[in-house]
Amino acid sequence: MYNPRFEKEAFKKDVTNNIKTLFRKELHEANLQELYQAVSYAVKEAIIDDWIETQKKIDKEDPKIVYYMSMEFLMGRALGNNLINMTAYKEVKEALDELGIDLNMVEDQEPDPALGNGGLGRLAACFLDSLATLGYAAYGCGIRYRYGMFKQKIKDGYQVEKPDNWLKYGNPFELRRPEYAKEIRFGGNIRVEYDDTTGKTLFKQENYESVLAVPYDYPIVGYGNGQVNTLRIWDAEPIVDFQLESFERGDYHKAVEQQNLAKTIVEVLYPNDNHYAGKELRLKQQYFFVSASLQLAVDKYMKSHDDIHKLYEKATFQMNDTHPTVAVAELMRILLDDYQLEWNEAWEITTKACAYTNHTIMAEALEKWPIDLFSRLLPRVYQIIQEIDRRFLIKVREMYPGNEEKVKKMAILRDGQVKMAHLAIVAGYSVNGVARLHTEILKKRELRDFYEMMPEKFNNKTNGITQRRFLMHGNPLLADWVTEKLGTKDWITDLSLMSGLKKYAEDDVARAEFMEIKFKNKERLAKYILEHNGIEVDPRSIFDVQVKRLHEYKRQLLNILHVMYLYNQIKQHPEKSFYPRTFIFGAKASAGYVRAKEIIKLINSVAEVVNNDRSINGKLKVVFIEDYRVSNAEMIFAAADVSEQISTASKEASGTGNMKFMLNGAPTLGTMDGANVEIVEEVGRENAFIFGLSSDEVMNYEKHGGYDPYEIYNNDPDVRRVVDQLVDGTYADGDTERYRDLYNCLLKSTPYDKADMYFILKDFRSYADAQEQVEKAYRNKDGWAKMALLNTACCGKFSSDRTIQEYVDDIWKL
Ligand code: Z15
Repeated sequence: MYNPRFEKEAFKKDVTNNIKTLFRKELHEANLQELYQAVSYAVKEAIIDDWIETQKKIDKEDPKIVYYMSMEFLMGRALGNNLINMTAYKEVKEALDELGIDLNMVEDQEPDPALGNGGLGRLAACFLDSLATLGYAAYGCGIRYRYGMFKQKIKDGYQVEKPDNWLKYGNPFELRRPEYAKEIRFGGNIRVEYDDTTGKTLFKQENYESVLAVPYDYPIVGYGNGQVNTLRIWDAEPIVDFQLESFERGDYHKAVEQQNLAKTIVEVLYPNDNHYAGKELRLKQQYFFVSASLQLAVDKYMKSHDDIHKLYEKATFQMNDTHPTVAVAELMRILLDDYQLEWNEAWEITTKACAYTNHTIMAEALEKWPIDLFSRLLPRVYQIIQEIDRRFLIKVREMYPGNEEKVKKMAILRDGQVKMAHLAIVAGYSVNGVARLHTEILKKRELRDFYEMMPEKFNNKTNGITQRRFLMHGNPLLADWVTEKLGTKDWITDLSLMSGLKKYAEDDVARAEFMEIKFKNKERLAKYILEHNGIEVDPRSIFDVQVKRLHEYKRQLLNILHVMYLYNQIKQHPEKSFYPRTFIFGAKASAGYVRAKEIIKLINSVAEVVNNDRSINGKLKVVFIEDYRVSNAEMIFAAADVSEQISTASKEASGTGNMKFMLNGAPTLGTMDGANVEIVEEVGRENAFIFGLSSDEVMNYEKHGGYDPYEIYNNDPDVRRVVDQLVDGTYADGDTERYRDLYNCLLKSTPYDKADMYFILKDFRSYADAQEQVEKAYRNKDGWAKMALLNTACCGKFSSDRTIQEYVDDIWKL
């Protein structure tokens, strides 16, 4: 892709000029942040031309558009990624070099746009990248949170949350689009009016509060194809006219309220991953961006079409989890109230336009809104849901006469709650899980009644990741090596070509090169760890990495208990040979998740003890990387030897970190959970380290009982020792109470939770055995290199390009 704007001299001039117009400075006076701004504006200029062209093309060709509706887009930094996708990274790097500017340092100035928590939000970002790269017309629809995912500090071993003021210096890539602003209404009451002239019943919302939704557009650059799609995220502003009117009426209170609503609604991302908190403000956020996005999508359609009945031929709305599920009722409202359609007409359009992705079976993540809250906030939408439910239950009773059990289990409105997943399934034309195992569990267990009633809706779409960010940008050394070995760059848009690397597993020279690259990446990470943690780690040690959100089901506790066990072993048998290991953790705990925070503290306490024990000769190091986020993740994946994917089987819907490690040549140490199952299928069981209960075994124990952690505690002295060390003060300066809760949760049942409900003690021994296999395998240099290389070679399936193509073919039919 030739672009004259990236010619060195032209680009240098642009940057110099931008420094002048933005900051009234000469280039040499500019600081790094100013350089970041100037470079980004120069890149934006190049993007804008393609952006305009793409829009024109879409207007002309009138394709079906996918609207990817998501509360989260965990985009990560834009500058480097945009340069890569514009195929201008190397050119620009050289141009800046000539100006004495280091592109990497400039990139480091960009705050991570972190409008997401973890897997779900990052998946949305990878999907946008793939949609643009494959040339499909797509919008991401979301919220422009003023504060994204909090910044994590570790103070005295504890997590401390700091606000993420990511817009402090402004965002060079965004465009405010006030011309597309929409009014969003909350609360009040519905007055029913009969219109004599048309004979229609009108539903008028009165006494409501409202805000103005104002969109900001972000360019999503496809790789090397000139396609630039849009991520459209909504900001909230007070409605000024109304405010004045209120002041005149002396309704000062109301005006202030609306100011406050606008300010609070987009203020901050809820920092929960896989957890439903039931907060009213969260529902406001959901309705806010969903309503604005739908109104605009319908407007856009009607601008160039005259028949609203065929909306679904040109627009499809993918709901990323249940968070945007209010969309189905809101679309019904628009069609019924604004377009005056009959129920059946509106229903046909809605059920042909909306589709739902399920991302979890964790009970605590299911959204069930209290009816009183929901109906107060969204009175008209609630009426519509009542009617959807009423009609649906008639169908259920038709299909299962006399079976009131079914009605109870499947109703949308039940027990004083609005069950959002049920609404999504009833109104969606597609329901998909995110890995084969996950989809099977949905069909056989969690959503079984729905599957039996409407099997045609259910399908699987195994997740994927973008190789542009997680190999090209994160691991340029390996990316260049892959290109050289394959003799083509085509893997950048066709990851299945990676299988062409398999033959190099048998090639001594290639293996050595591969491991040399891994070593360099480990040195890069070691330098980062030294700078950020003050801990010296040896790049020749095994880098064993677990980075992901902190959650009990992900079992960071199992990992750290095993580290405690290894430490005991080394102390007990100092003469035994032990291959040096560095255990690297990175994880944010949701701010209110007490037990998760205890686990972070425990990891840091173990690190403190182990790292400072000179008697073990540096055989064991533990590092907790502060503020794990997309930008440092890229570096961490590139440097990993071992990928820890140790969730309790059946709990991790898919996982996507597992795929990023695999792409970068780190074998999986994991359970047969989520997409691990498919990873093992691709790479071969001999090239992974699998342990633990199967998902069927876990689900059987959950259903029928029969697991007693005390039995293991009493019979396995190694387990007993580490569990006791939680309460003997070893890792708490003599304090026996600090980790009492962790101890209790492993051994004691409560009225709410079973003892060791995530089967940590049950899986401990088989995990320790698998870890021993890892050490043994690593000692065999050739064997390890082969295994690592094969992981990279077999990762083709896990590109989000493949995932998106499947969504297009099976669901969206673009
Ligand atoms: C989240 O990050 C995921 C699921 C959720 O329901 C929520 Cl609320 C947040 C994750 C899954 O835990 C993970 O297994 C999956 O890979 C990811 O979504 C993307 O599908």
